[in-house]
Amino acid sequence: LVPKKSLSLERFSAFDRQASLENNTQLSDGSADGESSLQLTKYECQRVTTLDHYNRKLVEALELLESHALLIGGEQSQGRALAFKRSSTAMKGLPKEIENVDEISSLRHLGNHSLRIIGEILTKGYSDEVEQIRNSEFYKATKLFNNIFGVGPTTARYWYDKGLRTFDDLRNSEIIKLTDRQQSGLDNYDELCEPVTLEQAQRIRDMVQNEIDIILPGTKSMLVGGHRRGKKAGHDTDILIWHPEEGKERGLLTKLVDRLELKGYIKYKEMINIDANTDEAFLRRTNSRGLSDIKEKPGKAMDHLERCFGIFSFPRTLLQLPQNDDNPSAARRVDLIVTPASQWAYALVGWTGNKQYNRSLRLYAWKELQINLSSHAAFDCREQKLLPASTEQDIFNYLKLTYREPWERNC
Ligand code: DCT
Ligand code: MG
Repeated sequence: LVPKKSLSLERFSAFDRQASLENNTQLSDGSADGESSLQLTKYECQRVTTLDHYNRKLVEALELLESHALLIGGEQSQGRALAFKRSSTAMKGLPKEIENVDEISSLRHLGNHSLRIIGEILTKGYSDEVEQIRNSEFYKATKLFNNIFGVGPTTARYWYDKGLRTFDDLRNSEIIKLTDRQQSGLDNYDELCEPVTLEQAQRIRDMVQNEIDIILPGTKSMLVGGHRRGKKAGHDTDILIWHPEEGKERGLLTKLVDRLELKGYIKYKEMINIDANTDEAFLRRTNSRGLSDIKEKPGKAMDHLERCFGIFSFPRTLLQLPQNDDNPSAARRVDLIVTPASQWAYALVGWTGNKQYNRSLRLYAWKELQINLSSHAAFDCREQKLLPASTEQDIFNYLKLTYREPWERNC
């Protein structure tokens, strides 16, 4: 848990840090004269961002540009993707609908490219560049591939470069060998595109809770991810599991997954188990075909919590879907994450997200406070100590941030 980065206290004088933390205007971007100019905090985690906001059309365009940049790939495009992300989250954080680009031109969160797109949309209702990308063969095909579970932007682009455009091309290709994960994603594509409603996610969580009540009474679980942030529908169900007594959670995930497998609920799974002997360094990946022990270097996974993710198959009654005699069950993506009690609060913040919120929280913690934050713990590099937390509020306190409810973390 001890961060590898060395201390770099010199970069931030105590005065700068204190000033920026005490007075949010030091961190905001409004012009000095600006009663009318819009202001935003430097980091997303310092502001409230809700699912509802005032600038949908602009955000949609910027998100499309972000996703396009990711599909193009390369270091430069990654940077551009991040810049578009910063712009779209800034637009989500604004307290009103933007009518004129001058209202936001002084915000440093928006680069020239984003401003140009926004200006264009505000003047004529659409952006030529955005529409061109939306209708391009490259974007349509790579986006389609990228929507398959197990297919990242690099693979999507590779397939495109090989001349593939459709799922039929993929299925008939002699040069492409799908991984088990991708094959499963492709086989279940249509059902996985159906949104997981909050009610369905709650029913899946209830079912999981019933199972862990049998395996290890006292074990707790809760919905995290988008559903905890107030989304009425998500692309998967994220469930965080823990036992209040540290250590009792060991071995729980395997037992749970075995039971779910016996019930026929699992179509495809990958397990990330922590090695009980070494407790660190390597993670094990075991997939449903029994191909196991593919050791994965730390850093590749989002964190080192025990996790089972994959494609589950639930009876339609459990999901409260209309009966279908030909197909009595429906596939859904599920993530089961087990955390030791001592890391629960950090795991909860991390797995609640969203991704951009986490990114900003970690950046802020490091840059402003020299605190190295993860889904396991926080390490204060100035004090050279871990910061134990038993609630989310504890973490916000350490970070000297106003507490934000999960639904205020939708960057
Ligand atoms: N997360 C993260 N970094 C990632 C992926 C995920 O920090 N690379 C965190 C933030 C949210 C949480 O994990 C769950 O991830 P997803 O299920 O992918 O996202 P979501 O916010 O739950 O969105 P959706 O509703 O689409 O599932
Ligand atoms: Mg999710």
